Amino acid sequence: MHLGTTLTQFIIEEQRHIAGATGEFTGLLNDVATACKMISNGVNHGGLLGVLGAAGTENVQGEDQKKMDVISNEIFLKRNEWAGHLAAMASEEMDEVYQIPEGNPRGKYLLMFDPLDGSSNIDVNVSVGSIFSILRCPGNENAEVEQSGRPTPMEAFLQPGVKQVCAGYALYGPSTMLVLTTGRGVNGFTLDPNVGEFVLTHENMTIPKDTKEFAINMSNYRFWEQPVRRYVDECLAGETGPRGKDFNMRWVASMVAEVHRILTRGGVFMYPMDEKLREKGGKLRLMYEANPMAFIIEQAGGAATTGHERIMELQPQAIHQRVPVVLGSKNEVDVITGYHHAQAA
Ligand code: AHM
Ligand code: MG
Repeated sequence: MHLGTTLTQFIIEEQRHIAGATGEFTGLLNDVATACKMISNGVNHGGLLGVLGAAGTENVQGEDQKKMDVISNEIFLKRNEWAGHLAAMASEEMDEVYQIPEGNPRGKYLLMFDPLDGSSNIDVNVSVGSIFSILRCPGNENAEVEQSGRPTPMEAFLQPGVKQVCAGYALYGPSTMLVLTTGRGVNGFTLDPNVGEFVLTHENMTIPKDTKEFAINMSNYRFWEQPVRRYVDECLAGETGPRGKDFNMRWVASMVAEVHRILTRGGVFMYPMDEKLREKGGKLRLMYEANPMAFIIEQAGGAATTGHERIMELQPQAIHQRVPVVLGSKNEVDVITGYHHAQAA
């Protein structure tokens, strides 16, 4: 594919390689991309549109919602509920499964999303993003347009990450980018704001196997488990320590920005289990944060585990389930996973 290819053109080409895909998949991704462009517009205007600050509400997970969290969620819902591509949606910002409104056609895909990830960064004008994951709806696989009025149960979403048809993120940074995989590598598109199109700029993104850069919220050090402390201690020990090299550290507190950096120049990202998070199961959400990012990272030649298991093989128990996350350059993730196994042995 040549640089200069638009996202729409790219998706049409991709669809030809997806078994059983009809024009629905192209239509769905176009709607997701439009939602991301609209969120990008809101994020870029920031204070001018009065969309910064708290909404004064909490989401299902008891977290304070920003105005832009609520607006971005609405945008995702409205852009994706009308066309007949979806059987249902699920979002970080909604307790229950979102059913396609009555009277609208239904389709064979399920869409899960975190409409504005890293939103604690929005008021300070630091990069944020949207993350999405697409599954087939069991039972609806072959229905071009499912017309029945029955609601889609939550269980339909509880498929391991290896079942994802597509995963992607939009990064609202100095430029807006959309990065996605359909299981045939990872490609990155940059929004040309003058034309209003995402254009292929990062073809076949791959992650170097080795790295000297790690990302973790160090303020949680005292709550971590021993294998994570061991790993970070060894990184900090640098050239004269057991790893024999100096490491650099980054923490943006926006998972999309961290994953994008890793796709661009390698590195590892960790939000591991810690004592404060034990009851919740971790910090990041499996279905619309860890799984889509794991799919992208693996497709780019990296690895993604909980420290113990491959993320994409976990059998989800709930749509808002949380998991520990270790992802990035393959050899480095293997070291960290090895330390977890050594401790468990
Ligand atoms: P959010 O979905 O509520 O924005 O939380 C997820 C974000 C990730 O993007 C980021 O890696 C992490 O939370 C940062 O957490 P912390 O503030 O504990 O460093
Ligand atoms: Mg999030």
